[in-house]
Amino acid sequence: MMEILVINGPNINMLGIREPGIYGKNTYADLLALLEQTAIEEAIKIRQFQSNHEGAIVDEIQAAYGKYDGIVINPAAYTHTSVAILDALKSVSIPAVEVHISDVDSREAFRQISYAGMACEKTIKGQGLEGYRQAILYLKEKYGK
Ligand code: CA2
Repeated sequence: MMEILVINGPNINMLGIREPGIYGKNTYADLLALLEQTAIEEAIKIRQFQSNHEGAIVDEIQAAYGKYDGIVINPAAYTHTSVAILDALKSVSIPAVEVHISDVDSREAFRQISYAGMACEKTIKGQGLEGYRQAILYLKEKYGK
């Protein structure tokens, strides 16, 4: 069975609590439910990991080496700052897809660069939580077994 690791960065666990205008009304619990549902529907195994700590995310990516068929990652604010996460993704060479809930292109200038995205095959942005499902489906189509 195909195994996908979904990684969420800082403050994603606060979704739905504030700023519904940017990230929608959906909560982090809704995101976890969507991932569980997708795993059942697509008959794949999904592990979900959320951390507010850059190094913990690097550790999780390293631990995925040789164990997962794909990574879906929303590094949140670390998207725009973390060369360490970029390097970790490159080091494991697992096919990765970057997801952003909001349309980062139409936001502040500091959100216009994505380091992690440079190690990802694809970026899905501005699709809300649905973007995670699209990322999983992309990996399943391309690498599913
Ligand atoms: O659009 C995305 O998915 C982001 O990765 C979300 C990050 C942001 O820093 C990125 O630029 C784009 C923020 C994560 C959640 O932040 C919250 C802010 C207020 C209330 C709840 C969550």
